[in-house]
Amino acid sequence: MAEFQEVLKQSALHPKPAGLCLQYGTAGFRTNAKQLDHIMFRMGMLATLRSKKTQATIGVMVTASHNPEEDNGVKLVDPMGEMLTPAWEDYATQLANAEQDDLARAVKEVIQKEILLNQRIVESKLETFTLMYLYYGLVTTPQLHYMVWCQNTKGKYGEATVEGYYRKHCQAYVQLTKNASNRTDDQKHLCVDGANGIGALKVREMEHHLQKGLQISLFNDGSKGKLNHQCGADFVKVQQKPPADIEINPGERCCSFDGDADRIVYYYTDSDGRFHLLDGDKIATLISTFLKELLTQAGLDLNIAVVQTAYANGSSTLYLENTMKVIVKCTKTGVKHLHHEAQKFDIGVYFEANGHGTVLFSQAAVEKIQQLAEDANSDDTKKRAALLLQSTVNVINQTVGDAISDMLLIEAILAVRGMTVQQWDAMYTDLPNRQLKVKVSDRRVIDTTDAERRAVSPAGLQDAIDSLVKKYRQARSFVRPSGTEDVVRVYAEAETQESADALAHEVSLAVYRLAGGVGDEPKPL
Ligand code: G16
Repeated sequence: MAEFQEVLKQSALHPKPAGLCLQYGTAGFRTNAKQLDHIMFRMGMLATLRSKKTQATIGVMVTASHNPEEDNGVKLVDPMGEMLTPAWEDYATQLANAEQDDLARAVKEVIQKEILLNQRIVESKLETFTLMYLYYGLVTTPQLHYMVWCQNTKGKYGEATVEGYYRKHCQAYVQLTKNASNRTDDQKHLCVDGANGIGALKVREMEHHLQKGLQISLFNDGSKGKLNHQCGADFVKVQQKPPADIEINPGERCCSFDGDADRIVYYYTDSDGRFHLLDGDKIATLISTFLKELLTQAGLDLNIAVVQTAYANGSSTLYLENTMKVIVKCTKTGVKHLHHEAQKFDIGVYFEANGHGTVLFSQAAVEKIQQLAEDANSDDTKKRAALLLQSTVNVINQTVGDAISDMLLIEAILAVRGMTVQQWDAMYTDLPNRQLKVKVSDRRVIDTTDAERRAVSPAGLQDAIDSLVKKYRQARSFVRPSGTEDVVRVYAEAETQESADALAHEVSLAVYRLAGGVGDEPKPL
């Protein structure tokens, strides 16, 4: 192992806390920032190897995401701007958990399995792996995903700078909204809750590129208040209420980002002070309706699918399947699963109910749209639709869910269709629902199947859920171990809020009793 002396020397400066065992999950490594120093060092090494293997630029990200301020995430971004491929997630876990005296073996194993065999690099040259790096400083998670894809397409996807990101997405927004009838300042006005995270800074930086096409009032911009504390997309979605300390006028259109700006949810309060949430399901419905209309107007025969998870509100799935008549798929939680499924269609709209999502266009779809947009013989309606589709492709960050680009797309759709947030909300009515979490001694005792809709272990849990669900009308419930927190998540929906709350509580109790709950028993809401 002489060739690893330098690696070991440097790694000793970033010691792994004794006994700490972390797993690379849907969101990379996620835990208290104090425990991530050795992870950063080791992920730097793994990123170098991944770059060597793929001969491409790889992204390394420290994220804030939806967690409390003291938690951070570390994750790698693959060449096409997508999440790290599963085999390498395993390497990440192995490297992260190797004790210092075993680290050289763990690194060497990756090299032998992934690089030496394929590229016949002689061992004597191992130490000469050099790393060219670009430091982007503070950017949102989706901006880094975008940069990686831009780098690897040599600028074909866009210019690999933050300014390039703003120009691409804002120009597309300006193009799209040219098709909107004159909008008043009120109609252009949007309240944005930046969750005291990076998204707030980036919205401020971007604003002038929008040429006054959007009038943003920014809240929770990081000048005071804690990251994600009583604010942000996760708070709003789970608590089903607006961020604390913001004044919202009745009817006013608002949205919340999460801490690293890869999720977005919309909301407003009505004249009775009632809160209305437009989550990832409503966003997917708005976008897919818009795209389907444009495809019909353009006369383009492209298939379109919406990908959801078990959290998708039952009403949204029914509406998409029965009224919209689009293909609907359900995958496990975690955007990488939805992304993968969405790639199977000409146009794949994927959103988790928590507001994490985007739209993917296949290369063939992009080419067909472009041909039609450039076809001198196509009639005006078709051409207009094709041009709108083209701008839609450009306003979207196709690498990953992106609060900023999703916001621009949603705002553009509302503008082009002359639609208010209330009209959007009225597309269908959500079933009342509730999300809870239960602390157990080891959340891995819960194993699920059928895209997390059924629990296969511990024994008896699914039977208990099934009989509880039968007590309520239009009810559904499932449980799953969180990938980002040490808890089990419980979801329930039913005909009334009281029923959804009661069902969620009863299922929480079943989890607590059958899956090794710790602390106090869950109390009724
Ligand atoms: C991350 C993933 C999301 C996923 C969420 C689930 O979100 O990127 O796709 O929905 O975790 O978290 P859990 O497994 O704890 O329910 P983020 O926004 O934190 O990156």
